[in-house]
Amino acid sequence: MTDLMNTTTPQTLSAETIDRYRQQGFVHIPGVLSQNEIAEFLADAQDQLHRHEKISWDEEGNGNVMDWVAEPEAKSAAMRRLALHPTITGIAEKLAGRQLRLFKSELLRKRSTGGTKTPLHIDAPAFPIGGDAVTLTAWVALVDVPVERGCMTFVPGSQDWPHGMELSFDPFESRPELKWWPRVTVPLRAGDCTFHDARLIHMAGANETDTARISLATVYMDAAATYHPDPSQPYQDEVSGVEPGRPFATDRYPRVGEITGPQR
Ligand SMILES: O=C(O)CCC(=O)C(=O)O
Repeated sequence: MTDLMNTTTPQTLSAETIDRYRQQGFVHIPGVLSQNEIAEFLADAQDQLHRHEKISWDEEGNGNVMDWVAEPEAKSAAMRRLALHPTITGIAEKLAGRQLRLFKSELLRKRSTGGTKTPLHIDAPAFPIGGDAVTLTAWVALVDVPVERGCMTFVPGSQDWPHGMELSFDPFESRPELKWWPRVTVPLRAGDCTFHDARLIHMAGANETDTARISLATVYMDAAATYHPDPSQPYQDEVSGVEPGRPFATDRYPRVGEITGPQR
């Protein structure tokens, strides 16, 4: 394969794809990374996963969901380049229709054996981000992720929550009817990326192969978003250096595009 795999850019992203993202809450963009980039980022990711302390998500009685290195972009220049990759961040800004800032990045590994699926959930309750600020995740595969290796499944359209409804990690608590909505499972080739809205219901399968599933998941938020911790949510991400009610305007939460390339 050649570097011609790198086909979609922020400039070539079609209006139809942007509309589909806004209706369905997710989109699959093949080939955002070139073969050279995949090789470089995968080697660095394997090194980071080997060297750094990992957070493990275990489900009692079922085994490990996945392990991850938190803030890999602060630990490695290559991971910072991937988290702020101009193609990925440029596409994210086009999908979101606004300027974005990096909220966090996680280097994920689904182990090759003894693991379990990632349960159905939404991300938004974990993010201490105020109001209706747009937040989305770019999930970049650094190895091939067929269905058997635990690719993601989405519930299209489930990101539109009724105004004022309380968001919880288990979305079926408040919206049990969504159990009956169709689901879409999206296998990825190494170098492909999915983008999903923080309010979209999603999950991932177990890894039933003998190769670890390795990916980088980076969350971007509205550049104007403000910090709103919610003590009623048990799993909120920690935030440093920002006062409640204030925008995330520090180096820890950089504007995407400003560092890696020109403003779009
Ligand atoms: O990688 C997974 O299995 C799940 C990832 C996820 O839920 C997310 O990035 O929001």
